[in-house]
Amino acid sequence: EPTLKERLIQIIPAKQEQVKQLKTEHGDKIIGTCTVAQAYGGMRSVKSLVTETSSLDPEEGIRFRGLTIPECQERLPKAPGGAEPLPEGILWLLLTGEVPSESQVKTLSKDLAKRAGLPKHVTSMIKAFPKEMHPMSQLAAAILALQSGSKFVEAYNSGVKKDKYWESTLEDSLDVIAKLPEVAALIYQNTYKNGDITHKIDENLDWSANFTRMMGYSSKEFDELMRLYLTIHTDHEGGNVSAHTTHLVGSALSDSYLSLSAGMCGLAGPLHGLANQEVLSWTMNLQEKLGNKQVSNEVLSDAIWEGLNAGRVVPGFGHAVLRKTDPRYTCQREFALKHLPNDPLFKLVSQIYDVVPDILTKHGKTKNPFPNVDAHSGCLLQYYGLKEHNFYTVLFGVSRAIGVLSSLVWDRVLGHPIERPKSVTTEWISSFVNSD
Ligand code: FCX
Repeated sequence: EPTLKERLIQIIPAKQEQVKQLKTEHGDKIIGTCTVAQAYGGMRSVKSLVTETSSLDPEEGIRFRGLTIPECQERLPKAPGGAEPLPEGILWLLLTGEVPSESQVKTLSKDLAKRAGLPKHVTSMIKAFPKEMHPMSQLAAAILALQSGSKFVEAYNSGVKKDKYWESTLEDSLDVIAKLPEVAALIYQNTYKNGDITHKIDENLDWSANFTRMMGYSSKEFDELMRLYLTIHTDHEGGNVSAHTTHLVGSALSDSYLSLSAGMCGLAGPLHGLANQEVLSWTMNLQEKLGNKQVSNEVLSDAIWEGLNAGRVVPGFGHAVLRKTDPRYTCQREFALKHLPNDPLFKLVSQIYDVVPDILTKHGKTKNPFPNVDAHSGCLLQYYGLKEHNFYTVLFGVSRAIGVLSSLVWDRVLGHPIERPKSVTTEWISSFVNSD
């Protein structure tokens, strides 16, 4: 059976040919337009990016290379005795568009384990960070510091041809994915625990289980949760802030480290990945305010209206593209129903799910009153003892690296150019609309 790189070498020529043909034969076909409202409105729905790895339907949610989340749960290889997909499997799927065999995933796990290990300057830098520095800032900085090992930079400086850029980008991407669990675990240990990782990477363990061990967790159920978590947060097509930033920075031929670090800075914003930390703090505040007891839907609704009326958003609800409950929320809810049905916080999260869509509909602003991925993840993590809210977005980031770096590899395969859309001024728009 071919390894990941061997399989990519087999697949790539046909895809390159397809894109070349599309560009020459249909290059002038219009796939989207842009209105004044869209230009001012964050370019919502403007079709102007190509991302191979996943696609988001407003009603159905994400498909990774054509597969829904339940299909990934069913078809991707699992750990022995496990029920959730191994993140290595989705990495393979996103890169190749194919479901790997068990043995291909095992080989990939081993390859990642071999690539793990941090240079000394990175460990000492993380250890020197103050505890007050947000873990996402630590993550972005640590990824930047890892850039000293970039194989793309080496290849580029030695004059490697453009059609080979993807190979060193793949190497860098696999290296950084392999190293991220240790980076994240060290940030965790440094910020909240005694400062050191005691687990040594085990080539016979999967990438996710090595990660949880380094963080100091060894429960089989938590391993399962993390495999699911690290699979579903990988990718959400190309226009979201973390994916688009990684792609944009990468388009300047910045390597995987520079591009990912930039993407992580975007993920750290409260309207994007940081929402998962905000959700748990918000939910726990609500729980405390309600006297740590079960209350009626009316009492809960009143408490939620209070925050909305004070001008705050309900974190974890709404989405720029989705118009239904996020399937990433649904699969986490199913995990909770299976493993922690009686957890008080899960019960509150469920009750919030019962009341918030109506509240946001009455509130009348948001285009989507349903929950997104961030509305559920914190509740599951805290159940297994991971209670440090500020750390949650780092987990999101470790997973997101898999998606955005797979995309970056394809940007290089297809030779996408530097991104440079045209911007206009308000004066230009004003005279344009008046010239009609
Ligand atoms: N609570 C209250 N108001 C909300 C809201 C919410 N959950 N979601 C949207 N709105 C408001 C917006 O603030 C906006 O108000 P404005 O006109 O006064 O500026 C209005 O409704 C229209 O926004 P809408 O077009 O529906 O949403 P956007 O595409 O602009 O923004 C996000 C999408 C996700 C940013 C928005 O719904 C939000 O702020 N949600 C809460 C934060 C959150 O959960 N983010 C995580 C999203 C995601 F899954 C991820 O990236 O991780």
